[in-house]
Amino acid sequence: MTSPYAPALKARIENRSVRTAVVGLGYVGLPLLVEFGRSGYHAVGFDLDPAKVNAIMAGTSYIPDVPSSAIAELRAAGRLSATTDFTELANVDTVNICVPTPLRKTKDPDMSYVVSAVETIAEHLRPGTLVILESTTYPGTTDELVRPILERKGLVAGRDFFLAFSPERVDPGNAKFNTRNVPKVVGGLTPDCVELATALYSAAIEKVVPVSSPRVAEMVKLLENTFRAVNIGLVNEIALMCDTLGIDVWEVVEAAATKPFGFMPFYPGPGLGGHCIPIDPFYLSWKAKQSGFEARFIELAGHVNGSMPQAVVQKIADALNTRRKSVNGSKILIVGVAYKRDIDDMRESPALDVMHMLQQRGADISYIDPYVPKLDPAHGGFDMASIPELDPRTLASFDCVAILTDHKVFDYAAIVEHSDLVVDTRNAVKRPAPNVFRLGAPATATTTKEGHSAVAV
Ligand code: SAJ
Repeated sequence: MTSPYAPALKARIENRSVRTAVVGLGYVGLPLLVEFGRSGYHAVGFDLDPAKVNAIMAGTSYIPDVPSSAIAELRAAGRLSATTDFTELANVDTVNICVPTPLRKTKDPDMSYVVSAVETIAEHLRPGTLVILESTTYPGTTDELVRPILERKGLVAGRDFFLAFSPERVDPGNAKFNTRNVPKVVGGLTPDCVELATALYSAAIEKVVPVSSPRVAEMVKLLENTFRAVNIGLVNEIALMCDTLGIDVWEVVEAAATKPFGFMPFYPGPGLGGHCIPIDPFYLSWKAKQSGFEARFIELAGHVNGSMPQAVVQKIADALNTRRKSVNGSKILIVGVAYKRDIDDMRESPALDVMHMLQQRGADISYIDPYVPKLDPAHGGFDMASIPELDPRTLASFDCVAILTDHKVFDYAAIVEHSDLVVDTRNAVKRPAPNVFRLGAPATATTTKEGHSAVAV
């Protein structure tokens, strides 16, 4: 080890006497804080939001994947605390930064949360401290943005303190994969940095994957999520193609998925929602553009995925047309508005885009989503509440019912039975019916179970 501070910090990590800090206690930070506490470290959470800090200090969780019992237990053992007092950073040995990295309206990275957190850490940074950035960001952030801020007072990264990047791989609601059992990639500025970060995580996470630098680790995360965005864009384009070719894309994907190697199924949908997939690739294309490189796949996938809400509106218009109805003046029920099934998250949900487009065309829209009892006017511009239930009379009162998020809780057979028209953007209605129009499947014919075509009335 070349830094004079490394051996002592390594020893304290290994004997669990370090005080670990996590800045940003959201769906990434809180689970990490709990895993550090469970590993025997003293875990101190930092957040600007007093409500989060008070909840943790009271032994209660606000993140579905983190049981309150886990927090209460660690609180009782004196191994977990939280504070809004960032001067306490002067008393910790390691700091993990888990703050948001959204996009601005111009699709440029918004690094304000990272800069603010790092500037605060820099104020209290002591020699011998390990700092790890976890927020998803463009390659070069740790070295070009974080490091200079931390070195402002004269401390030198790699010698006086340690600096690494490790991408978060938290998948909210995933019952199988959690913070402890998902391999953790980590890239350090120097061999000491990566060795110390590896030692810290190894106590809390089953598998740690060291890579040669922070920018490799930053790029790993962006490849993972760009891979998804581009492949979702591809299957959405295939769906639009199938629509015009009279082929059922859902049948195509299902059959392609029987290939045991070299293929991974993705499914068409009404667009790209969430706080990761629509955002992360544009961190990469922004950085590439700074070096004069045009990331064409990312831009094209963004265009195709961004066009899906319009394709859904057109599908609804075509369905109404079979009843000699226009969108204008029609009563349309949106079934499911969250950005993906069985969660309550509305961030970047394409359902909001579909609803805006329908409303602009004069439709009278309602929605039902048991996970989203009320829409937040500040996010998405709708001041609406979910209708309470899907009884036959309610369904029959709509000119068209559009399934945008296929929550498992819905009774799709009943929806088909009692609705005049159904537009299905998620293949939720497994058995096609004459009144069902599906994204990426022939609008004028449905395949009966014998495989013959039947013309939709
Ligand atoms: N979507 C499709 N078709 C698909 C898959 C997704 O239209 O085949 C849509 C979803 O409906 C949603 C959006 O894309 O609107 C994003 O869906 P997602 O399944 O990628 O879920 P996210 O946004 O929760 O992504 C997270 C990511 N996790 C992290 O960044 C740590 C991602 O890397 C995970 O692969 C993903 O969860 C997952 O697999 O669940």
